[in-house]
Amino acid sequence: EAPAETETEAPATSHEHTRTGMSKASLKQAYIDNLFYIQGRFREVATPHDLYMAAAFTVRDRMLERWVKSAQVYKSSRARTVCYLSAEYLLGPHLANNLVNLGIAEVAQRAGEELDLDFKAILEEEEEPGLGNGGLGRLAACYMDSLATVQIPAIGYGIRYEFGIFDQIIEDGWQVERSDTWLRNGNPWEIPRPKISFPVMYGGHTEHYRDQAERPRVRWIPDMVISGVAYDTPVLGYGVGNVNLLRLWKAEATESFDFQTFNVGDYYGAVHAKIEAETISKVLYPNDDPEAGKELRLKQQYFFVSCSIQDMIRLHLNTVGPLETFHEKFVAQLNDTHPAIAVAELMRLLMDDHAVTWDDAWATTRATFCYTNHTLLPEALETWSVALFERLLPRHLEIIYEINRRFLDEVRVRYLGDEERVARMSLIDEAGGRRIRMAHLAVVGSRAVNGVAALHSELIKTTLLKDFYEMAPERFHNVTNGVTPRRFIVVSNPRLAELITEVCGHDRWIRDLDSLRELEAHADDPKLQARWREVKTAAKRDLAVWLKRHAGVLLDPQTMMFDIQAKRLHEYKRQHLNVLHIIRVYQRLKQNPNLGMVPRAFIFGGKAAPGYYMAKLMIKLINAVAEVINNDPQVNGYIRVAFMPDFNVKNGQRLYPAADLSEQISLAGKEASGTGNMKFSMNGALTVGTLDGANIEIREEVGAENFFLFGMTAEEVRRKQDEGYRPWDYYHGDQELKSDIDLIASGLFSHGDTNLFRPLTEHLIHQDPFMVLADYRAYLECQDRISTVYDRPAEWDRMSILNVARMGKFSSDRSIREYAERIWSIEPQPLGA
Ligand code: AZC
Repeated sequence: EAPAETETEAPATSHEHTRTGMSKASLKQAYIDNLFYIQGRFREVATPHDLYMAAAFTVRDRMLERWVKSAQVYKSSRARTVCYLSAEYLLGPHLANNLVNLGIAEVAQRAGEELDLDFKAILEEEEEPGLGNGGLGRLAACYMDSLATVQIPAIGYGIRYEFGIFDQIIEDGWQVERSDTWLRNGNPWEIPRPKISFPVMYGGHTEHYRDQAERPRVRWIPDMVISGVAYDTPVLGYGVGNVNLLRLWKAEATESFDFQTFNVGDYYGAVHAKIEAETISKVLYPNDDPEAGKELRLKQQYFFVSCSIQDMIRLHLNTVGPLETFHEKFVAQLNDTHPAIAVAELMRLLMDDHAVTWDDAWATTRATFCYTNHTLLPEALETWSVALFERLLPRHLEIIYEINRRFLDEVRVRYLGDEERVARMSLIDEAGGRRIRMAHLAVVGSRAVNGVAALHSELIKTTLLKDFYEMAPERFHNVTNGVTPRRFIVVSNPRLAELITEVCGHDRWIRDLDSLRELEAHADDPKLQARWREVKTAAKRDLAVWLKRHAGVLLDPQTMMFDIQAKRLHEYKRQHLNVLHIIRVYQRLKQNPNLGMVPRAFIFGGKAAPGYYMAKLMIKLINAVAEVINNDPQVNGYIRVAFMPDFNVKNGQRLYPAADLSEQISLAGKEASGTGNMKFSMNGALTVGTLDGANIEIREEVGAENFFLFGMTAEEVRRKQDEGYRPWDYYHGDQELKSDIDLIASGLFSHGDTNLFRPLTEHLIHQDPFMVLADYRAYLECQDRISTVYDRPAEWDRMSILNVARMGKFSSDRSIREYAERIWSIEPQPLGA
């Protein structure tokens, strides 16, 4: 083990030392070595990318030693292991995070300075792996960080998409998508494992036969076989020696398949097979896409699930032994229904490949899986047509039918004569074209089900999965989401981290976020408040510089409140409610230019699914309103609007530290949890929010007096919907609301074009499915209160300090501990740093 020595000027001597030493001298030596031996460059001709790669390899070397050791310990102790199955991992840049988790961020920076390197520029050079859409994918990444930090043996399984979430550029106010080519310059963080590869089959038919022992067996004769190859990325915990594994699968043509075609002289056919195979891990599907449900997506899901389960079985047979104990070695968490086919796949592998009986296979399967639900939105609930399944996964369809037959028998026995209930609970939706309900498969095949915030978990029990809850209430849980304070405070807001450490007198808070409570005692200290404000203003200045460059908007960090809404564009998240408020302020200012209001910068960021027309129109609207306001000298001293292009993890890290106000304004009952809400609040933003998702718990923690609440409750929303919601009445009943909507319709923001935004305004007036109009008045009143408080800095700063001080609950370390104790029954395996 390399000593975590304190800085020494002694030159790095031995080979081992340069590879693993943590001193400034070793880091410098290692950096130069890597630049030379891996990049083949000397300083004078190195490109910025070469400089980054050398840094990445220098850091990676220091993780590998810990990685190998973790693997050895986990193997010899036969540690119980969590497998997190997720179609998405929104990882964000690795370099800065790994420096922090290794505990060498400062010494590396000094080493860099002595080598005359621009440390910031090197960090900026990294292209982030955007292998996720939004909250669900980022949650998986936070959980990987926390699993390692709380020292739980874990493997994250997923897909190594060649193209992640598209890059967003804004042209003429519209979103334009560009393909994300994150692998273009190579990925220094992954290690390809060509020897770890599994066949994945599609199509064909099944054959039922009797084996030598006369047992009934099934053989699947596919018409396509591809292979999945492992690409491994080490995930190091903060301040510990534990390194877990993120194993992402890349699809390739199987060699034998390839050659077979080649041998009969069909060269082009062989090449075609190769292309078809590789298509499977080519591109991440943007969610919220109304046209989702594509065949390729089901192929992707099955692809990574099959590789992962085969890998788990291989690991188990290599280390522990008999398959009867598989569920003692592994617990597998299904991140939403995307990997739910795993239930049928484990059954298939156990029965068809390993001759396990149905009853034993089922007992093992149900003891292995747990399922996390992330949404109640009906359009986001996955179903697949039976016809598609029959074509692509015929054996799995048989298994699902059998699971369903046995399950529905249980339901019938339990609820005599209640055939309606049977139909509701069936894995097959028989209404209008038969479809497989993946959520039902996930529930029936799991031993635990959880939602991602208290309200959401309640709603699961009372609405989406009510029948299942009634049948087995003990299997339903809540685990409120969390985010990692390493990335979202230490890496993205170093000034704040430093100030907190100074005030608390320790940096233990980084892995014990509850200890931020120690800040409470200082919340009224004017000296701390002044420094708190300085830190915020400095972050706002950084963001302003960036937005000037990349959005062409000039914001004043000194005088303006930074009011930020950053998240995927979606009607339920109600970015248009925010816009209506901006238009109201604009109109007020036009009527009375001497209003003397608190200056505000309204900042947005977020991508819209390429096929989601209304969300794209909302982006256009924001930019159109920005154009008018930012160019109107009557108002632009008071308000400005900016749309940050290409909101991703890297750009998010610029936003969270700079926010005074965090917009969390979804219609109550629709946002399962939200995690951006936590990131903002951890960085000292105050929240304006509805009683939705984790907002409720954030408010509980920070105190109602430190949270700006508005709007209907989920219960009120439900009642209003039952009564028959009529947005038209709100439109006509509120002069200001009407005039704000009419202003959009008038063409003021569209160079006189009265058609452009009509789909949006008409939809609001006539349908308004997310009740923007019903919450409009309450939102405006709340925003006025916010301006009043912002005008009293001591009060605002106090609230801001208390928000940070009370965010301990929202560390993903807490979430992971809850999963470990209540759902996974798994113990930490501590390894020293
Ligand atoms: C999101 C939820 O919308 C969000 O409220 C939650 O915080 C997050 O998951 C993590 O639990 N859901 C998704 O991102 N869903 C998909 C399919 O991407």
